[in-house]
Amino acid sequence: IQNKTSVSIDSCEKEPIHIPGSIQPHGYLLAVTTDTHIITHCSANVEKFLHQPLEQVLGSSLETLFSSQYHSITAFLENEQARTNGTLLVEHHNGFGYCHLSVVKSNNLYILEFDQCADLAEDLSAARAGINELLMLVQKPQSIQALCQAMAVYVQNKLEFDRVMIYRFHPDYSGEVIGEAVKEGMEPYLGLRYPAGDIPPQARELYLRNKIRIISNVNYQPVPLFTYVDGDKSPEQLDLSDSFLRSVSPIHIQYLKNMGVTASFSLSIIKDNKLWGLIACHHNTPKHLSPSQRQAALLYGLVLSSQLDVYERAESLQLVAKVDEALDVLLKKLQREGLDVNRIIIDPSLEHISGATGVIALIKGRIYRSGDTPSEEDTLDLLNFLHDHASSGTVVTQKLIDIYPEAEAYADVASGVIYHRLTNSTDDAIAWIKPGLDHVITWAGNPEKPMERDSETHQLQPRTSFAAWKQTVKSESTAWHNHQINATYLFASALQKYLHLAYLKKEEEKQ
Ligand code: BLA
Repeated sequence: IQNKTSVSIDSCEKEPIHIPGSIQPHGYLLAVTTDTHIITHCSANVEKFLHQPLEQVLGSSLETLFSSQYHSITAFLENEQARTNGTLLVEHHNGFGYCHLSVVKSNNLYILEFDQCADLAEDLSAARAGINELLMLVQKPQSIQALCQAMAVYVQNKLEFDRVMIYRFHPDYSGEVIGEAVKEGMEPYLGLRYPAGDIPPQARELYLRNKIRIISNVNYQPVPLFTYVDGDKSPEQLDLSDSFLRSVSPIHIQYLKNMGVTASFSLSIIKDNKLWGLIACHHNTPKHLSPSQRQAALLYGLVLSSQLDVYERAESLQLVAKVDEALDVLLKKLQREGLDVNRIIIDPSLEHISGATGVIALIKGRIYRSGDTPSEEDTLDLLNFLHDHASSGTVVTQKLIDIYPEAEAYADVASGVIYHRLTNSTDDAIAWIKPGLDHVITWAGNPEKPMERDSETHQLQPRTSFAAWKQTVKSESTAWHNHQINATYLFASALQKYLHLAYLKKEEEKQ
């Protein structure tokens, strides 16, 4: 029985890419029950590899098929360590010659994937031999950007793809090429942005689970899978989530063809259990990776992931130290000066705790301004607006005009804002501000139209044009770091305490 899964092109995210019912043709697939080793599924091309009709293969046992090698194959199946980390070389005595066998477990089945093997001398340890060189390389760069660039060059050197990109997801899952190595003469994609829909959610979910995938030739004919039907039980769709021969979404194949790519390979970069990005590789002609190359590639992905972690932690620690030092200075000063806001507001530490370029405050109805700020009148209007807007007492934004369009006139000094109300009255508040910047995002094709309708069939398909499409994002400040926001909160709380004491004192004096 042949599995056929039709694709509704109107809903990318609904395509069940883990059960395509077919595989790519650079190998063949058998699924066997874990206990009796009876063949429940096989790909149509077994005939080519095993020289046996598939009707005979389905329902028979591994032992019958592989007589003399059955024992080494079962030993491999049962050894979890071996099958998760390597492949087994299998000789087909009556058929095709040698194949590399990879095995994954799926419920009560083992999925056996036999990868056509050109090079018998393939040595898995060779994959690990370059590890010293790689570790040295990733320790040198000074920034994440430089690290990604060095990694792209390294991977291109090792795996010899025409194009290697480090593709980083933004929080909305659109993505950007932040490192790239391309063969001479090819157009660079560095810096280009791609909409989130180019890699839909179920694909990202799958790539978190299975870190590696190769599409050796976009012009391949999918090889259908057949299922052994025992009695009138309805056949199960074979879940190919962990398989490497899994046939690829036809929509994505069309996407690659539209891009002019013949082979595509990608590796997941995972950080904090999230898909951080991909090492994405293209080739202009068909290209396959051997098991040892795939092992090596997995290692590159792991090294990059862990090194990213090191960089981000180091950057974060530097910022934390700077913020904590400034906060310490401020709190001591507050202790010394009490509510002498005139002195506190001019202290540079007040800006340093959040990386702001200006601070505005209202204390007992008096306005204080330091650094780059709007005019006194605009400052008062802004603080009054924020007082009404801040239901929880705090506002944090990178783009003030989104909530307060009146701020457009001074967006170049105040677009990023952290505001804290200090008492219930409109008289007491403090806010840190920084300028909004205009920046241009260059999308590879119009992000509003990630799909197009075929003029003849009227089917939706991936966009055919990747021509640069510029979007200007206006007046957005750089991001506020969580630690900076916390520091402003701690300082505001201390200030609040002093204000409270001052009010109590005043009440006492009245009595
Ligand atoms: C998968 N899309 C992918 C993959 C990449 C991209 C890298 C992983 C598979 C691979 O390694 O090729 C996208 N490739 C890119 C991008 C660049 C690149 C952005 O080189 C930038 C340089 N795609 C669409 C639309 C749909 C879609 C409109 O554009 C849905 C209708 C779907 N993309 C789609 C699907 C997959 C995918 C379903 C999963 C393919 C699979 O694993 O079966």
